[in-house]
Amino acid sequence: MDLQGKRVLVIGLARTGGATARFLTEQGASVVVSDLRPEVELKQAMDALAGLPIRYHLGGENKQWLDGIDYVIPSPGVAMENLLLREAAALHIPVLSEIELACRFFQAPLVAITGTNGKSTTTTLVGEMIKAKGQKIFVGGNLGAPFIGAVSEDWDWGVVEISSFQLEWVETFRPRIAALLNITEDHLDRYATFSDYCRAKERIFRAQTADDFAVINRDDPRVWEMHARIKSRIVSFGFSEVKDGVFATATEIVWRDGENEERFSLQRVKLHGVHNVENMMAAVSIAKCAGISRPVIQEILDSFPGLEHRLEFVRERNGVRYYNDSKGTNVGAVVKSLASFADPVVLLAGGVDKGGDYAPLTDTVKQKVRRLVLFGAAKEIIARALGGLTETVIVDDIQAAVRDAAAHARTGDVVLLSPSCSSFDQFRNYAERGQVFKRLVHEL
Ligand code: UMA
Repeated sequence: MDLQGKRVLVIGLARTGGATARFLTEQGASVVVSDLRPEVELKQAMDALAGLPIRYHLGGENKQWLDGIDYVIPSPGVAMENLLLREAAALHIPVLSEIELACRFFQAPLVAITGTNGKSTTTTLVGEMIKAKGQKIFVGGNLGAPFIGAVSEDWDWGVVEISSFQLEWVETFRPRIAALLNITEDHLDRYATFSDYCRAKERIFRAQTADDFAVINRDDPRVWEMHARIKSRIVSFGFSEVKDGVFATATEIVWRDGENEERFSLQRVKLHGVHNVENMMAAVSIAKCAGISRPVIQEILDSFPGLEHRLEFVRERNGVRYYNDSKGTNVGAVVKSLASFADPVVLLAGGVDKGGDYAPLTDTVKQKVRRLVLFGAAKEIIARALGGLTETVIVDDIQAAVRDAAAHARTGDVVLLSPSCSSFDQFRNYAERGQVFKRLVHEL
């Protein structure tokens, strides 16, 4: 793709927009960046791009900004209903997501991992496995570092976490190995229906051919029903024994490929919870497709400590264990997190509601949650859905929630922050929410 002299509009000036604008200028494109936010809020992002030939349209959106534009690159946070995107479609101006642009320049083989939950853990695990083979590898995407920021360097492999938002505008994005871990309701504040969200996820397989691999979850009906439409070689994982594919027993993960079999012990792994066995099965499946040897895979499974904000143990105090699961930003994630504990749980939940249904939490909350402490913008909504199932209290913020949990938890209980909502009502992001929670817990 030759971008020399092309006029490109980048929508959104945060991590993705900044990295995209920089890359485009390096390619000799004429770059315009737009953002709904005013200049005063974007100063830091603009300073980071100082000296580069970029024009800015800030503090709103105007369809005249599309005059003469050859390509539009939206940031993942920009929804399809955005005025500029709708107008670009009407004018037949090509819209490319940042990962679509990136894959046109990335030379190395690519692993792309999507799913409602487990993406970051699986991406990091696979990254560690390929790295341990002694290869130069880029690990990023939705996980943090935008993919486009990596394409100017030489790599042996890329492993990228991919969100449904990033898959909305892909055409030729073709990972050598694409994985879809699971799909449960999420982002229904962005998608009109759950089916729209599923369709966005399925686009990860769209450009694959018979030379590529698709790693999919046999136990997830929404994922498995896609298998007939996938053109690449399927490697499936799940809990039932199979002749071809990956499965788990209580003590092992088993990989089978016709006559070949490899067994990976779970005895020494540090990740816990059923969902993490699924993540490890996915990682083993991907690693085998990437040609990683058994000892390397086993070494990483044994040593991987897990990620911050995902069922992260914080401390034990008065016989109560505190866990930070601030990345539990949807109902499906919280169901799995609760399933990881045998002891009674004091659950801290709340934040910004994403329009999903809380009903899948009903049974788990009845069985496991001793006390439900709700805070943030969605507290009343969650209280209406789940409040009758267990002792429930509504508080203003996370500070009050931690105080309440500490006062009511009994010896042997688990206090778990797993909010089932996004964090943007009271925090910059889920990471800040998790940091605040950990600080409050250490201050108890
Ligand atoms: N903006 C507009 N017009 C709009 C909407 C937004 O101009 O209509 C502007 C905003 O004012 C803001 C900028 O766009 O200045 C924000 O863009 P962004 O939300 O895409 O933010 P980035 O920093 O570029 O982060 C994105 C991902 N964000 C989202 O998907 C919402 C990050 O994922 C990702 O880490 C990053 O790119 C690098 O790849 C975050 C996320 O929440 C972690 N992802 C969702 C999730 O995991 O559930 C999908």
